[in-house]
Amino acid sequence: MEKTFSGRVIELVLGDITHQRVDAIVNAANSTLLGGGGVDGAIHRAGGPAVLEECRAIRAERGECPTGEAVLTGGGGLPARYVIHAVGPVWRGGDQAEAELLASCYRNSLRIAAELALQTVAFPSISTGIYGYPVSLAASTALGAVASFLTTETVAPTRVSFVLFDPVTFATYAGALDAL
Ligand code: AR6
Repeated sequence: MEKTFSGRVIELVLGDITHQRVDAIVNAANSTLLGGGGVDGAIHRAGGPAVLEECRAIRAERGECPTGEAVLTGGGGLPARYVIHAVGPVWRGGDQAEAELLASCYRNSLRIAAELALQTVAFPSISTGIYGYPVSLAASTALGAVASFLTTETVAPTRVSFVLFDPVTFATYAGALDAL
């Protein structure tokens, strides 16, 4: 399923983000940047030690990555050229600026992609696994943030994929994209 915004496409894919042959995949990382479970674990396993090395170097230089922000590394052994490591918010009931922080993750990731003039970027459903963000709320915030970036920015990727790992998450994003 896909939808076009100012000539740029948002598409939904049911699958594994580590298999995507795109300019950059986005990781749902944590502030330490040193890896974890979920999609973060899968990306580090597939990307190999080169990705972790770069994360360690960034951490040594700049410290932890704040929630809502993102950093760039190479893709190591992944088919993607780069990994953008974004830190999503932990769901704490919805009154701790979770929606704004989640939208920031997507915007800051796309800003990094735009700075490098990348054309194709793939996102997972940030924060809706271990971090407990309800999928129905995350889907409209994520899609809204990306659609608004693609509509308003002069330089932006031409194709943004959401690579969703399970059919329920896929169906929820499909409903939210349809409603956008
Ligand atoms: N491809 C695409 N999506 C995936 C994959 C995959 N290979 N594997 C899991 N998902 P999560 P979070 C989905 O928990 O909630 C880590 O420990 C998963 O089904 O990976 O942002 C980090 O280090 C879910 O829909 O990320 C942080 O500490 C979505 O990716 C913490 O988890 C996000 O789930 C971040 O938690």
